[in-house]
Amino acid sequence: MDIAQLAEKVIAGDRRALARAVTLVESRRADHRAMTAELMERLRGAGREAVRIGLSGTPGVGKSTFIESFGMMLTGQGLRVAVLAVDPSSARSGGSILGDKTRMERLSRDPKAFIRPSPAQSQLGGVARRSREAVALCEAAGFDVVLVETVGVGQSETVVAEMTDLFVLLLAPAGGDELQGVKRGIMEMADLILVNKADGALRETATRTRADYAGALRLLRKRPQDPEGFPKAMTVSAVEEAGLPEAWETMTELVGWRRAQGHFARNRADQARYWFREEVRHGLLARLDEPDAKARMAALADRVAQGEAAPAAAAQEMLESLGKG
Ligand SMILES: Nc1nc2c(ncn2[C@@H]2O[C@H](COP(=O)(O)OP(=O)(O)OP(=O)(O)O)[C@@H](O)[C@H]2O)c(=O)[nH]1
Ligand SMILES: [Mg+2]
Repeated sequence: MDIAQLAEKVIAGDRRALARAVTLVESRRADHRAMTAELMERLRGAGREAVRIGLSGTPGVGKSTFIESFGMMLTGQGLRVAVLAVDPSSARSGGSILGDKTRMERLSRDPKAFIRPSPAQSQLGGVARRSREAVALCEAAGFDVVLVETVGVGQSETVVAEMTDLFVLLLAPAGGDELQGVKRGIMEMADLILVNKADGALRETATRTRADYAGALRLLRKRPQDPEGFPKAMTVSAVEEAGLPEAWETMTELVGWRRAQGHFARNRADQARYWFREEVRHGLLARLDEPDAKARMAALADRVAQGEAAPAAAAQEMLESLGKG
């Protein structure tokens, strides 16, 4: 595969090339990892900046329906929208997005949209690193908005927040008791809470739920990356497509402020630092899995067990051999 050519095509907005590039970054093969590194290095200079939005919510809250309506609204404004998923549960094989492409029927046929289900893999760490690269690919391909969906299971939100500029929490209308159900850590991550299904019989409950969350948000510690009045809670109806332009306006307002204040760039720099460290960590662990290393590890373990070497000294020897690898 010619990586220089692939990079050029991605930058030119060639969708097939983008799909191929995403497949490449998702691959676990060692040679593919090396090609990915080269590809990402070539795309780094594309000089494009999308708004990266993390979207989380428990199953059934309406993520897919929301992405369809919200995505269509954005493409209607002439924006190009990419949708990716970080799905830690291998049980939902094929990823959450593919499973309900029916719910995103219009968006998946929209030439201004690119939808990619999460790679079928169980390890969150691996999925996350690849998703992060997929986000960067979409950005280099010229998408204006990259939506990263995740199911609300706790850990995955943290990871999605590490690859996005904005974190949106989608919630369902609920009684006051259920407010407690949202983990504090996730509340603290949210830049915008959207109470979905504010329509029909649920409208009033949604309005009350919004007020409850707005109150809860005010009780949280003030964050430097927020202007006055943020984080916000709003109501939307993905089905009736209500509140969506207001939600987008709120998001662009926040992003604009963060850009002007330097928080946006600082956050991206911190994220780059984070993913660099992650990459080194994973790279080292992967080296331990190579056959040679495994054999050395086993031999040293035997020597330690037989009292021929102290654990610390044997570990030093092992680590030094990895360093040379
Ligand atoms: N009344 C109402 N129902 C909605 C709305 N949005 C979604 N729903 C319904 O809620 C159900 C779940 O919607 P999905 O979009 O599949 O939810 P999801 O969060 O993607 O669910 P998972 O993919 O299982 O995590 C469906 O029956 C939708 O029709 C809304 O704005 N109003
Ligand atoms: Mg869904």
